Amino acid sequence: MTNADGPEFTEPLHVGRPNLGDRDRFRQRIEGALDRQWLTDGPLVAEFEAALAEVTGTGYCVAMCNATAGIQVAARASGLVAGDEVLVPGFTWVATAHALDWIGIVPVFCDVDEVSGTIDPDHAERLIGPRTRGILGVHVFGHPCEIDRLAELAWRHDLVVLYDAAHGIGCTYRGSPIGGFGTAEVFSFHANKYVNSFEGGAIVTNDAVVAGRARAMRNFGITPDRKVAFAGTNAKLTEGAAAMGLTSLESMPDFAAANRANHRRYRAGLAGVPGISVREQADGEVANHQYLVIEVDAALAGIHRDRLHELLTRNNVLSRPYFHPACHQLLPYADRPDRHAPLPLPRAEALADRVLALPTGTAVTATDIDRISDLIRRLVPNGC
Ligand code: T4K
Repeated sequence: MTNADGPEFTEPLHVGRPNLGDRDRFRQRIEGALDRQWLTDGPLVAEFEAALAEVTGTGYCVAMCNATAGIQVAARASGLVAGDEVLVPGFTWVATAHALDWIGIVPVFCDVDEVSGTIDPDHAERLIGPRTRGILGVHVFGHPCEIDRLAELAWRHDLVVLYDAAHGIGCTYRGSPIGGFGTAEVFSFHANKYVNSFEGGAIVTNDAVVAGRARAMRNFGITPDRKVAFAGTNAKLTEGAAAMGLTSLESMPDFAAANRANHRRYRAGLAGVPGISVREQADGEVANHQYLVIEVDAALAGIHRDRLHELLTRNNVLSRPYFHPACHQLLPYADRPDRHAPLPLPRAEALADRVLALPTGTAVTATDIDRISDLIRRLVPNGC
């Protein structure tokens, strides 16, 4: 099944190869920081925050050292406390649940819509109990949650709604940028995200009180008048990271064009391969196509996702089964069903069993994609 002459690619092709912006602009910014001798939480961070607020059409942005810390600070700044239960989707990266669990908030796992992969509002409503205080939706792979329905649900049950928008920068919901929904949304700018700041994140919100609390909480709870108002953490962003984030944001249109072209090319290259489909973004919305995810229907393809993943890896296509196992199937959640949703979550698990992320982004060429598509065609037994 694999190439008898050796792997298809001599060099590994990674999922998550960083998109790099203009190196000269980045270097200039770093030189500026060195000249100013201001290395963290300074003018570049402020500029990055202003740019993010503008791109997302939000009133306030608080840059963070990563999205995991961002979710924690956003939860605390929104009034959630240890012992509260928050509804989260089962299909997500483990950071969504860990962020809450780490600060004593109990993630209660809900099933997802099988097509969008986002939290199912109907299932979420059935899981609301006396300790439920919030919903943390995830715009998984940039596909927006059912925001209007979640807002309505939260209004009826007096819940805080937060969004893990780690994948969502540059995407829209009903034509408006992801970022301005719920009490707050949290972006990730990890190296392998669409926009990156090496590591980084940001909380965006239209709520001045939440923004003020988040700003203080990321800096040990210190308010602008230098008083410690409440418990905080250290989740500040460095000037170097902000320099990268700003440079990356400037190149967003180029990244978008590359990702869109890659998505089209994979779709064409994989057309007609039995049991293989490219996941699509939401109809009528702007998408960043940060992740190129295929679904493998083992019965139709004649090969399971895990085997395809193994064979691709042998050929130096380092695909990733994002997100398998589903979050609720991972420790420490899998062995605490008493504290979480009744298991199983069939749609989240079915999705987790089929998905496979393939290399995309600016580091991948059209020829690479053609070769990866041809390789998959050859590896799928029912396609021969
Ligand atoms: N919520 C959601 C829904 C998320 O997906 C994430 C993170 C978060 C919250 C939390 O955001 P942060 O706290 O990270 O800001 C990665 C990332 O570490 C993680 O940020 C991301 N989601 C998750 C989906 O993927 P790994 O362990 O799979 O990544 P890693 O480091 O193995 O890299 C993946 C591939 O990228 C490798 O083949 C190598 C390549 N790579 C990686 C890096 C770092 C490069 O080519 N260059 C690089 O610099 O978790």
